[in-house]
Amino acid sequence: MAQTEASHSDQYQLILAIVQDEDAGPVIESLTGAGFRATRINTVGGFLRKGNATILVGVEKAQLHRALLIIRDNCETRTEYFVPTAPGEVGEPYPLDPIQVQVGGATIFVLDVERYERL
Ligand code: 2BA
Repeated sequence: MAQTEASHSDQYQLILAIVQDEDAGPVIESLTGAGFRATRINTVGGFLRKGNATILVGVEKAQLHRALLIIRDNCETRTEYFVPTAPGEVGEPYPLDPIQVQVGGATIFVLDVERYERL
C-alpha cells in the first residue's frame, strides 16, 4: 500500500523567496544541507526583465525562522542599471539615461499551507 504523509495548516508554512540568479545556488545548497526541502523555479523580474529565481520551501512553523536566516545569509544586495526607452518619431524607441536600482537581498512571502501531502 502507498505511504502518505499529510499535515494541516497549523503546522506548515510555505516560503516563497525571489532571489537573484547568482544567489540561488548557495541558497538551495545551504537549505538542503540544513535538512530543508526546496524547489527552484527560474523566473524573470517584471521591472528589469532579468532572470531571477523563485525558491519554494515548505517548512514546519517551528523551523521558519531558521530557514529565513539561511536565505538571508546567502543573499546579497546588488546595484543594477536599467535603461528605459522612449518612443522615437520614426517608431524606433530610443534609450534614455540609465536608472540605478538596488536589487535584493531577497523578496520573501510566507504563506499559510492549508494542506501538505507527500504521496
Ligand atoms: P524586478 O521586478 O526586475 O525588479 C528589480 C528591482 O528594480 C527591484 O528590486 C527594485 O529595486 C526595482 N524596481 C522594481 N519595480 C520598480 C518600479 N516600479 N519602480 C522603480 N524601481 C523598481 P527588488 O525590490 O529587490 O525586487 C527583486 C525582484 O523581486 C523583482 O525583480 C521581482 O521579480 C521580485 N519582486 C519584488 N517585489 C515583488 C512583489 N511585490 N511581488 C512580486 N514580485 C516581486
